[in-house]
Amino acid sequence: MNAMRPGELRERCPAVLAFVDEATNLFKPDTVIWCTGSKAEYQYLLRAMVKTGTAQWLNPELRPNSVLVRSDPADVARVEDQTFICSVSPDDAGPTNNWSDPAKMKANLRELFDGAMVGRVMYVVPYSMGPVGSPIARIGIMITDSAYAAASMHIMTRVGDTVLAALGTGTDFVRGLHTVGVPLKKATWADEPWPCNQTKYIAHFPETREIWSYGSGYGGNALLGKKCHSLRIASAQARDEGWLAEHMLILKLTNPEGKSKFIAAAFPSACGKTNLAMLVPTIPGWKAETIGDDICWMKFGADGRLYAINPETGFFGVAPGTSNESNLNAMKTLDANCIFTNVALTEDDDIYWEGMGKEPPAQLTDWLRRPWTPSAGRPAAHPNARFTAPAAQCPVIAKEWDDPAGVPIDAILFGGRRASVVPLVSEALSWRHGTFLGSIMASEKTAAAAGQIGDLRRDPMAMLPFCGYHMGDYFRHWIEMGEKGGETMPKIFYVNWFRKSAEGKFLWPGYAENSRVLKWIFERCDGTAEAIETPIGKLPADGALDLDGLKVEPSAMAELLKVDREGWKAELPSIKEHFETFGAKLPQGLAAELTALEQRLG
Ligand code: GTP
Ligand code: SPV
Ligand code: MN
Repeated sequence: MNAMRPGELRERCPAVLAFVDEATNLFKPDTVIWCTGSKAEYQYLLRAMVKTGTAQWLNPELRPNSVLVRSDPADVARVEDQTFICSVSPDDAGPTNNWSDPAKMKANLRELFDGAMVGRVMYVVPYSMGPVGSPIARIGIMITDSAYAAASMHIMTRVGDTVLAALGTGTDFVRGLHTVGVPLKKATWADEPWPCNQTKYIAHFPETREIWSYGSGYGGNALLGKKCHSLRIASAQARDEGWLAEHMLILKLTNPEGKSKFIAAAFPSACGKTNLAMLVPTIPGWKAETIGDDICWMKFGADGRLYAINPETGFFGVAPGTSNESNLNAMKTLDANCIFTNVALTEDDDIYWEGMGKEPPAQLTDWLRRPWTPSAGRPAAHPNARFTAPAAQCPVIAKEWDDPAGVPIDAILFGGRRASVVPLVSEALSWRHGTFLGSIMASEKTAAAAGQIGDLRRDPMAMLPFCGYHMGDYFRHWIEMGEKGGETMPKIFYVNWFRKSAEGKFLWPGYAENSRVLKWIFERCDGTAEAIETPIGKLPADGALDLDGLKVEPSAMAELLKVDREGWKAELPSIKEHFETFGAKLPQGLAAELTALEQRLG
């Protein structure tokens, strides 16, 4: 606690005051509340949500201090086609981002922002991504008229006075403006449970480190610290300053001898980061602990190694499919103090979703507030229903999780949902080859973004929707980071938990059993596990993967670890086509890796 009068702290932050003044003049809110980050303030935000019908309390005996929120059915996921990178030059946004001229976008949004908060409360949310004061951490000031977004920021980031105290007269912070775009009508001042606007813009200005978000209250569109700041703005900043901002989980793996390694893994949205981050190994004596489940910032330390922090303090995780069997530690994290969005409600005011591991109750209220029975023929929870939970509640949170110095990364994993071609695991031949594997990563589309589910799309480093600049420059940055780090760089691996049989069944049990693959990766880093070199990378040698006690048919294992030469060859044209989209910005090194792969495949 600091002993200053309320307001005194903010008086010491002139740049923040100026920013807030400007926002107030533009949005014209009824009231301005500066978030201090206190527990009481969080409770106030929950009560505000309950009052407007945005949230309802869950049964305090079953789920203490937790609420259920149901969004507008038209506001349930990130809107990628309305997400813009507004760099001065379109060439800096690149072919994979929507670009808009920053001056034009600002003029357009200024019109929409003008008076957008009439009748509403404007929250000023000072937040830090990363431990306050860490050399890897960054500060942002988010303006929002959504109590849901403000409360979620409380869980997901470090909010309040400590941040302002750290910033002081500094001007280096990300400026975020967010409004749901529904001013209240003076005749009634009536509000809706989930105000949002049909018109949506999620606009980023990487050069000036600004985020302007209009019309959506959901997830990555509205919790500006997450994808907007920690990935789109931070990736551009990381390029400028020589570090990495990545869509990766971070976990700590300890072997029976007590030796630990830190692993970061990039999987696209809804492809298993939260699950892997909290897994309970099935191999005796091995321990896994969580550092983060979605975002990883890495900087070179004094010893030349890459050190990583999880910039967040909470999990915004996919609810459906989360069960005691699939992710016990996530379930335990959800015992109390959580916000549940678009899940189903039980008759005793608790939560339910598909794949929770128990029979669906006879009666539910679905996420659209309609009565639901098991014969309804539709899911009770939205496929992108999510929980917002404090990371500190995770039973396997690692003691290093909020260490300002970060943790040294030993291995980086890439992976997507691939029914065929890509084996269970392979080790890259070099950093540059690993960068190549990351650059050609592909995944079947999931519910985390609006659009057709199941289509295969290339999602380099799981950053396609999140890279704040030209992806060709991003690849070059990766290659240059490898050149800078040299021998001390993490080893890179390519994994695929989602390989399917001809009958369409998963060949690999996944989840906790992924620990077997992690063990091999750990031992590769230690130089104790055997690998065989193949045209696509290094695969586990016969017997190197610990399969003790695992019930997987030898034929399935053979399929999982097969080098599918024909499949890879058939994929070369689509890799070439993918690379062509980056034009002259495709680094020579990646073109060389593609040629080398082609030659190795023969
Ligand atoms: P975002 O929060 O959107 O970034 O997603 P995420 O990458 O954290 O994905 P998450 O761990 O929430 O998993 C998404 C879905 O993948 C869930 O339905 C899981 O049940 C499923 N899943 C996770 N791990 C595995 C696995 O090893 N095998 C299989 N078959 N499914 C998995
Ligand atoms: C993702 O889609 O990768 C998420 C959820 O983690 S959101 O915050 O909505 O981006
Ligand atoms: Mn994510």
